[in-house]
Amino acid sequence: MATLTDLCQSIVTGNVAQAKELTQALVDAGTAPLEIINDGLIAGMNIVGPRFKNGEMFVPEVLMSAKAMAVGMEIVKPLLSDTDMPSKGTIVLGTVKGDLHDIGKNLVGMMLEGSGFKVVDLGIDIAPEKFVEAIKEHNPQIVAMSALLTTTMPAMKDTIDLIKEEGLKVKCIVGGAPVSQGFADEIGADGYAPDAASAAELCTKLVG
Ligand code: B1M
Repeated sequence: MATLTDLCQSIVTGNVAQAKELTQALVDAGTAPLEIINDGLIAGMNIVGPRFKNGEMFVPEVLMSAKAMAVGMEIVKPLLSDTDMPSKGTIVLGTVKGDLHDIGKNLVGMMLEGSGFKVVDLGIDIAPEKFVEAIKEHNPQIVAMSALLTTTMPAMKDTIDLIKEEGLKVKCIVGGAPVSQGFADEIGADGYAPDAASAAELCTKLVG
């Protein structure tokens, strides 16, 4: 018989076929969708996050775990009404203007979703005005920006400045290989995270 512990384990090992099979079996056995999400899928990602952070797991493995979680979510999500869906809050995420790197940003998005946030991923090369537009549309608690080039780091400051200028009440966090806590402080960001798992921890802390 399929158990939530088995499902959790299939997420950790990134076994997509098994995650799909176990999620379906749990649904068929009458397990509550929310229980499947919290105690199976998210529980798995909660193990993956710290392991990735500690260097016990690597990018390809984390991508497989995230894929396994997504496959499970695909089965369970239609069984939930919008209000049932557990959410710690909404996060608007994007790689800043002029920057096309998205592997790290995607990992951050997966970790955030895995820890219970609704993520609005705007994609790459996102201008400050587009971030502002998305904030107005989605009313997020947090805006998360990624940059991989030293030349695009200033776009983070431009975005934060515009958000402030528009008087929007939202926390801004930044990350990416060339970004540091010092830079985050300098541009007035509310937080910095060195990796995807830390980004999820930081966002959880910021939403209280
Ligand atoms: Co580019 N590139 N690249 N590149 N690229 C780097 C970043 C570079 C360091 C390579 C080098 O020269 N050694 C260098 C930047 C130098 C600098 O500015 N200091 C560089 C350059 C110069 C360029 C081009 C200018 C090259 C050219 O065309 N002459 C060009 C620029 C294009 C553009 O963006 N306008 C370019 C293009 C590309 C590709 C398109 C070929 C490709 C991107 C494909 C894609 O993303 N879909 C690419 C790649 C793959 C890289 C390297 C090799 C790998 C980046 C990566 O994905 N890492 C990179 C060299 C390297 O890092 N070894 C390099 C894996 C990823 C998981 O890590 O993105 O750091 P990372 O994300 C981590 C953390 O940083 C953090 O969490 C993630 C996971 O833990 N994190 C956040 C990221 N975002 C976060 C946000 C957060 C919190 C944490 O909160 C919001």
